[in-house]
Amino acid sequence: MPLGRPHSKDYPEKYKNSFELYQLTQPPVPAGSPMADQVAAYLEWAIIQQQDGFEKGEIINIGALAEGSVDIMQFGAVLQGDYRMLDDKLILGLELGFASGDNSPGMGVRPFAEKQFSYAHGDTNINNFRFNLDYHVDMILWREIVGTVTDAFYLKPSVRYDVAEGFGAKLSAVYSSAIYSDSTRGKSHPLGLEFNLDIFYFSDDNFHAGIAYGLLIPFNGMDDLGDDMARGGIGEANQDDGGNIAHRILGRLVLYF
Ligand SMILES: [Ca+2]
Ligand SMILES: [Ca+2]
Ligand SMILES: [Ca+2]
Repeated sequence: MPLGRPHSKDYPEKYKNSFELYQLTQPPVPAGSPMADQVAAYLEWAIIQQQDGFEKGEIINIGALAEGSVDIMQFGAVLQGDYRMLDDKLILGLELGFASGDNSPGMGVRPFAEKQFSYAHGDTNINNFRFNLDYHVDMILWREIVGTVTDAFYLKPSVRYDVAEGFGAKLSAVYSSAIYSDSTRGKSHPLGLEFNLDIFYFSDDNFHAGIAYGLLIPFNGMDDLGDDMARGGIGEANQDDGGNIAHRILGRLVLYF
C-alpha cells in the first residue's frame, strides 16, 4: 500500500460517529474559544471514553480534526467559433473549454463528497472551477459520468449539415483531458474521446423531434487502479481495470406552445 493522501474523503470516517456523539452528549464549547481548545476537549473525552479510533495503539490524525479557513481561486473559459458554407447549410464548428483544477484527489464536482482541501495535508485552497450543470458539452463523459466540466480542458470540433429546411444532422467529437492527474481515478491526464451524432427535425408548426447517439472511448484517466490506487500491483484487489466503451441514445419529441 503506497503512502500518500487518502482518496476523496480526507476527514477520517472513523472519527465521525464519536464526534457526533461528543457533540450530542457534551456541553457546547463557549463561542469564540480557540480551535485548539475545542479539539483538545474532544480528544480528551474520546480517549477517556475509548471511542473507535482512540483506543490504545491507534494513530490519531489531529490535523484531520481541526478546521480553519480556505482560499478559493478558480477560473473557466469557453471559446466557440463557427464557419458557415453553402448558404449556411454546412457549419464547421470548433469549441475549446477550460476549467481550472485542484490537485486534491477527486474531480471535486460534489464538494461535500470530494473535498478539495485538507488541513491534515496542508492544503488550504479550492481551485477547481465547476461549469454550470446546464452547460452540456457532451452526452456521456462530463454530463453523466463526471457530472459537469471541472479540472479539465477539452477540444470539440463539429460539423453540421442541413439536408433540407429544418432537417439535418450534427456530428461532434470531444477530446477531454484533466488538468491534474491526481484528480482522476487512473492518475493520468487523458480522460477520453467522445463522439456525438444528433439528427434533428424542426417543423414550422412548433414540432421538434430528434435522436442523438453518443459513444465514449475512455482513456487512462478513467482506469480503476484497484485498492493500491497505483498502476500495476500484486493480488486481485490491486489489479488495474480499464474503462469500457460507453454508448448512449437519447430521443426527444417536443411541442412548443
Ligand atoms: Ca486544494
Ligand atoms: Ca482534484
Ligand atoms: Ca493497481
